[in-house]
Amino acid sequence: MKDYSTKDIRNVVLLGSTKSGKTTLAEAMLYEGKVIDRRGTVEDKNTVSDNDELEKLNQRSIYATPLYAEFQGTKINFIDAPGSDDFIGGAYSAFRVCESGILVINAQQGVEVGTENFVRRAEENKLPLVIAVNQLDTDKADWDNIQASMKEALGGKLVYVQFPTATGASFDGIVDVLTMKYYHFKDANGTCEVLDIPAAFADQAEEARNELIEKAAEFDDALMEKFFEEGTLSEEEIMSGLNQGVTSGQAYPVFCISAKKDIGVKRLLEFIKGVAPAPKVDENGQPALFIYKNDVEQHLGEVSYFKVMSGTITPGLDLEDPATGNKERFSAIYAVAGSKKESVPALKAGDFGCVVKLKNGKSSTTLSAIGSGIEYPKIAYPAPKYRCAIKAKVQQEEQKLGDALKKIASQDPTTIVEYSKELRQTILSGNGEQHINVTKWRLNNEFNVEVELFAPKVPYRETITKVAQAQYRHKKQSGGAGQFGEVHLLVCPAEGELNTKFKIDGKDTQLNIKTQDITELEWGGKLEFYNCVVGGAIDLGFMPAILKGIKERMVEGPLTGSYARDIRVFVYDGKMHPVDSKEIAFIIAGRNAFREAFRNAGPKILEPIYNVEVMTPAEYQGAVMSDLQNRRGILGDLGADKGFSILRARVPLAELYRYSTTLSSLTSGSATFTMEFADYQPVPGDVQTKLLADYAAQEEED
Ligand SMILES: Nc1nc2c(ncn2[C@@H]2O[C@H](COP(=O)(O)OP(=O)(O)O)[C@@H](O)[C@H]2O)c(=O)[nH]1
Ligand SMILES: [Mg+2]
Repeated sequence: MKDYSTKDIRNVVLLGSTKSGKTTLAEAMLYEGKVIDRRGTVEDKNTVSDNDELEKLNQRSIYATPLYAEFQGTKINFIDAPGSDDFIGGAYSAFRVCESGILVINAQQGVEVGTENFVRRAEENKLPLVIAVNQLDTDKADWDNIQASMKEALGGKLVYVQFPTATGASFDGIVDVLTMKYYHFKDANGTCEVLDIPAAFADQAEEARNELIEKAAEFDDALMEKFFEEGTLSEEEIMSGLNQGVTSGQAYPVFCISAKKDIGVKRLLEFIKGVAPAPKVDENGQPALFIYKNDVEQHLGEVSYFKVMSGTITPGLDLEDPATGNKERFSAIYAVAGSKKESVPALKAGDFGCVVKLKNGKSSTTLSAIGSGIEYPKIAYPAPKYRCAIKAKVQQEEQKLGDALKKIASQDPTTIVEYSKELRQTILSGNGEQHINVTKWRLNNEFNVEVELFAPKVPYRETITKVAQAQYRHKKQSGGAGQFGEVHLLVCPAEGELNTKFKIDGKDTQLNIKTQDITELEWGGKLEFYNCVVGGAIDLGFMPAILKGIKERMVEGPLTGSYARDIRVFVYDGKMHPVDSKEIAFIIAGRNAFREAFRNAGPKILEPIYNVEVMTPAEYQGAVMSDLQNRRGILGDLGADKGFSILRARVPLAELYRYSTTLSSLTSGSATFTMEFADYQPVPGDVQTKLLADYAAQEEED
C-alpha cells in the first residue's frame, strides 16, 4: 500500500436497510479500488465483507467490517455496517470514525423504514450522506417511483448528480450532470466508456444540470453571486459548493448504481474522492489513536481496529491508555480489508488500521503518546432494548458460561451481562431478540456451552400503607445457656413529617426518641429506626441487634421475599433477662416483631415502572397504543416528528419482556423505542393476589 497523507484519506460508512446491497457494493468498491481482482457474491458466501462463519450462515452482515479501496491516489476507507437494528452497534462505532456515509437505497423498494431510521441517526450524529440508489438493474426498479419516494422522505436535501438512461435488465448507462458525460457500461464487470450525452437525453440533462448548479450555489454566498451574474458555474465551483452542502449535512447528492453489475461504482468513488470531507485531524500532532472495534479472529487472536486521530503511528512506538496508564507497543500495524491484512510501515492521522494482541485493546480505548494526556470520549451506544435471564443447561458449566459471556461482552459493547444479586439471575441484554440469539449461537458454537434463555424475574419491592404494632418474645432454654429477648415495636410508612404520637394498646401515647438510625437502602428507599424505649426496658447496647434483625427481614420482605423499603420503625418497649439476654436473642425478636407488624400494616407489593417512548409511522399508532394499554401501560402525551408519531407511556417492567420483538412485528420493523426506569408503584390487587399465591406455593416447595 502507498503512503497516504490526511488530505488523501476519506472515511465512509455504508448505511442502508438490510438487503439494499451494502455488502455487494463494498465488494465492487474493493474491486474498483484494486484491493481484489475478482468479485464475490453474498449468495456464494465469498465476499470480503461477510467473511465470518455466522455471517455466511445467515447470508447477512452482523458485524461492521472495515475495508478500503486505493482509488486514484486517495485511500477510501469504508465500513460495511449491518442494516438490522439488532446489530446497530456497528453503525454507532462507524459514526465515530467516519466523516461521511453512503446511504444505499434499494431501487426495488424505494425508501424503506430502515433507510429512514439511518437518515435520522446520521443526522443526530451530524454525519454527511451521499445517496447510492442501488439495484437499478432489477425489473422492479422504476426511476419515477424512486424519485417520488425519496422526495417524500428526504425532501429538499436531495441533489441529483445523475439519472439512468434505462432501468431493469437494460440498465447500462448513466448521464452525469456534474461531468456532463454519458457513462456507458459494456459488461457486468465495470467496463465503461465515457461518451458525450446522447441527443435523446440532452434536454433532460440540461434541466438537471441547471438544478444541480442552482443547488450547489445555495451553500456558498460567493458562488450564489457568481451564479446570478453569469448564470452558470464551472465544474470545480459546483464541486466546491457541493462539498460545503454535503459537509454541513444540507445536501444529499444522488448516484445511480448496480452493485451487482458494477455499474456506477467507479463514478461514486470519484465523487467521494472529490467532494466528500477529509478527516479533520492534525497530521503533525503527537501520535494518538482510537480503537473502535475489537474482535477475535482465527490464526490472529485478538484484533483491535483503530483510527489514527493525530500524528503518525508506526510499529515500535510506545503508547499509553491515559484512562488506565496501561502501556502498549505494537510490533506491526496493518491496513485492513476484511480478513485481508497488509503490514504497513506507518499510518497517518485520519487513516484506519489494526493491531493484534494488545494487553487491553477493547473498543472505545484511546492510545496516545506517553504523557500527552490525549484521550477521546467513549462511543455512546443506544441503550439495550432486550433483556433476558440466561443459565447454562448443565449447572457445572456456569463458570464456563460466565467466562464466555465476559469475552463476548468485551468484543461487543452492545451486549451487556450482569449478575443480579437481588434476582439471583444472570441478565443478558442486547439490541433485540436476534442479537441475543446470535450470542446464544456463539456460546454454543464458539464456546461450547449450551444455554437456556428465559424471562428475568421482576425486582419487586414491598412496603406498608398503615400503622401497626407488634411484640415478640424470643425465649430458648433447652440445655446450656438460655436466650431471652422481647421487643415491642410499631411501624408506619416513611413518608411525610415525622409523627411520634400513636395509639398504642388503645391509648394515646407520645413517644420520645432517644436514638435514631436512618439508612438509605441500596435497593432504593429508606429505613428509619427510632429507639423510644423508656425506663431502660432494653439496654441501649441491644439496639443494633434489633436493627440488624429488622434489616434481615427487609432484605427478604415478608410478602414475597422482595426487598422492603420506605418504613419507619419505633421500638417503644421490651424486656431483658439479667443472664440470658444476648445479641442473637434480640436479632430474632426484632426480626419477628417486625415481620408481624409489617403484615398488619396494609402491606403492598411495588413494581418497577418504565417510561417507554415509541417512535412509529403514524399508520401504526393505533396498534401500538392498544398494545401498550394491554401491557397495563398508562399513555402520556402524544407527539409527532417528520411523519412519525411519538407515543409515551408508563409501563410496568413485568409486561415488557420481548417488547422489542412484538413492536417490530406490529409495525413491520418500522418503529423504534426507548425505555428508562421511572419509579416504583403498587401493583393492582389481582396482581398482588397472584404474586402472594406464587410465593406461598414456592415456600411450600422449598
Ligand atoms: N440485481 C441486483 N441484485 C443486487 C444488487 N446489489 C445487491 N444485490 C443482491 O441483493 C441481496 C442483498 O445484498 P447484500 O449486499 O447482502 O445487501 P446488504 O444486506 O445491504 O449488505 C443479495 O442477494 C445481492 O446479490 C444489485 O445492484 N442488483
Ligand atoms: Mg450486508
